[in-house]
Amino acid sequence: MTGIPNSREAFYADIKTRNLAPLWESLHSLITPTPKSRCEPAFWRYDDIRDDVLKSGELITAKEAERRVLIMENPGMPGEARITTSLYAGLQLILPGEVAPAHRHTQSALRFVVEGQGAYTAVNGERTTMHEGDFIITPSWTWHDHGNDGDAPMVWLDGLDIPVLQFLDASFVEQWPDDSQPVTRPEGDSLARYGQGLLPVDHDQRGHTSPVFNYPFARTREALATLGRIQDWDACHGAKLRYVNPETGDHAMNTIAAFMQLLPKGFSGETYRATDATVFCAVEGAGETKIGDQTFKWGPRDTFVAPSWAPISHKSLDGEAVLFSFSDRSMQQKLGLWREKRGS
Ligand code: 1HN
Repeated sequence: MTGIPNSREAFYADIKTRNLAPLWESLHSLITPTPKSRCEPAFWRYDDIRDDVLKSGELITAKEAERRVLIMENPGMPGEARITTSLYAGLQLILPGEVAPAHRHTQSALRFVVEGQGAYTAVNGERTTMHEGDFIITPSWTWHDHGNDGDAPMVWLDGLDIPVLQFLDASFVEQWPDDSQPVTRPEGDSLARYGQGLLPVDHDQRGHTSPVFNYPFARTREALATLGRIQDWDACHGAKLRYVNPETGDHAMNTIAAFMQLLPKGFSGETYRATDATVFCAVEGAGETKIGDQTFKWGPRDTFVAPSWAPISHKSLDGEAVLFSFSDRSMQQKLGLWREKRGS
């Protein structure tokens, strides 16, 4: 071996010029015994940020912005447009009379309606009117536009798999030639066909994403209320349901899983951890969630995030409480990677 340095440091510098690096210097930070994440527990109180969201409406129109959103950035990863390592979240504002023009992209999106009513989202030719607590999906490569025909501002939480598509270098986007896509099906069409425990007689598709694109809050809430009467509470979750693709029973989308849970009055949950970092958005009631060594006290519309494998426990305060959440569990389960652990 001529010309190759004998000291480790000089060797590393030398091989770097040939795009090589010593694994043994980084092995233990690459392969960790348990997840080590830059994602930190974080909390956004809606009352603290609502004015910022409304202010954005004075500074730019929905049309100029294409999507007028304030990104919710994880403080452990500032400037990276991510709320967890794999997911993006933001608060989107649409004012009366505005349109967010039609486009499609390979990123999948969910909307969770936080405030207001009277706006619609159109997905592949059908419009759905949005109500607080509705869970709406725009799966990968579906045309979608939003508009507000009501008389009040409307705010929703967007969740997208942007960091995953970034990682995979698989981003594509196209604009529809007009602001709005043509409406080809009446409102409620997909819910009538696929969202009633029924399927059209000759339907034998098993798609990657759910043919239902609005899961109305009224129905979800009723399901939880009924489960609450049975009272077989899960020690960690209370009563927790996941949004499914009725064709398969799988999560509604390939990359993102979503859930709604009821914490009964006086609930004090046991500690739980899972490998899917999770974004929570409170819907009803008040509660307290401990994530690692931090405790967040929340009420309706507040958002908070728990990193992968962080110990989490929920409490309800002064009555029952309802929590929406989403994570990359759908993706992790498909890859056989998802893990959970109950108890501390
Ligand atoms: C997007 O298309 C929407 O359709 C929201 O409402 C947020 C963030 C990044 C890229 C595309 C929407 C988005 C987005």
